[in-house]
Amino acid sequence: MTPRPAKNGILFGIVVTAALLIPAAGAFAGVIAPESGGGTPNAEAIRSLYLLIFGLGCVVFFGVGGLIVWTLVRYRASTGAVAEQVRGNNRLEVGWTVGAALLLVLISVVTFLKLDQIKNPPNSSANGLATPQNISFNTGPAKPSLPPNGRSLNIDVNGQQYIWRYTYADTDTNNLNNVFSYEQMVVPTNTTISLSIRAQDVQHSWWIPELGGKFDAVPGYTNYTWFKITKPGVYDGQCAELCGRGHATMVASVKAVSPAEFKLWYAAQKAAIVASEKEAATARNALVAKDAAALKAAPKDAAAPAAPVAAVDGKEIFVAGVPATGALACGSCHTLKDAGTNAAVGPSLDAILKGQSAAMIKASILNPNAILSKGFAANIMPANYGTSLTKAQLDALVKYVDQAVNGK
Ligand code: HEC
Ligand SMILES: [Cu+2]
Repeated sequence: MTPRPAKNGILFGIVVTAALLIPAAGAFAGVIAPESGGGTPNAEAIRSLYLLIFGLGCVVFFGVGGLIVWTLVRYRASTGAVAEQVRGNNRLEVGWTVGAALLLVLISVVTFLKLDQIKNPPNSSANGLATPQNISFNTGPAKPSLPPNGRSLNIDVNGQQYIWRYTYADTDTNNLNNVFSYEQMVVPTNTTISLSIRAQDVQHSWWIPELGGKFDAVPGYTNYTWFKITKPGVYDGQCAELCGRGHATMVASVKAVSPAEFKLWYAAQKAAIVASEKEAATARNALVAKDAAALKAAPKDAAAPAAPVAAVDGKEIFVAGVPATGALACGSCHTLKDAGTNAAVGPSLDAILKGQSAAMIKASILNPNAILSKGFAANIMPANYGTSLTKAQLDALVKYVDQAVNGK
């Protein structure tokens, strides 16, 4: 018997391929069907729906393909044979038309049945975290789908180059004291989590494969999704929209822990935020006190004009702001020829303040959102000048701007 190199070669190929595929199994999760695993109903329903359609597809593929192969073999004829002339077959034609229609009807019916589970979140379970009603960052025109009883733990997911920030909704209206975290989101199990998904700079895409579909994070728009994890664990994901050169490292993970553990984590985060806010306030007060002391000490020793009011320079405030109290420099956003600034975040003051009264200038500094300049958005110009500038500083600034624009 002679050796069979071809057959050995094929066998060798199969063995090598299998050996390569086994360690790579992890990388192939989700190749056959979308992943699930956290027990969240939306991901489970997406996966089972997919598998059903995939199964039907396999039946059709192997049925039709098998029939063709069987026919080729069964009715093969030698060279020169005259083929039988067949013209149409009503029973067959009606059969495959009705068969295909029935398959589509079946798929549609099952899809609509599953859609409720995929789209609409259920209530949190009794052993989940007790969340208050209607606490959420629902800022967009689209409305989140909330569970029937309206209770969910709402988390704001903010995509930014190149990290995810999560802010947990709470019951007060101050968004600056909310618990937050980066990269890893910690959530309680058996609790309905609703996500408000946004982007800070460019488009990103929120994607934790085991927890259901992808959702685009679009600047200026809020998208909503949800999950309800029953199995504790860490579920990994990745930004799924090419967002710049750090995109590949823009990972995300969701860590599901028991509600009791979640409460501990939440309290610890809250305490850390309160502590660092206190620290910042102390440092700020110390700076302000130091400034005030210096101001008090300075004018006494010289014969120069004494009153501190005279020392306030409106132009200086315009160009440099007052860093100690957090008053941003006007010149960092506005063009004003006299001050030599040419920023364009806000309107050019030379243009819009021509002919305006000092009172109007003062009002627009104190309350920037009251009248919006055409083509500019609200909430960009700081609204804190009423507190970050003293009365004397504000008056000097208004006087300076008025003179710079309107002369005299
Ligand atoms: C962070 C950027 C920023 C800073 C800092 C800033 N502004 Fe503005 N400002 C804007 C923007 C944007 C607008 C247009 C939107 C609006 O009218 O609120 C604006 C509008 C204005 C207007 C027109 C207001 C109106 O009602 O139409 C005036 C006047 C003005 N700024 C003066 C100032 C002065 C004076 C300062 C410093 C005390 C200052 N701005 C600091 C961004 C800024
Ligand atoms: Cu991204």
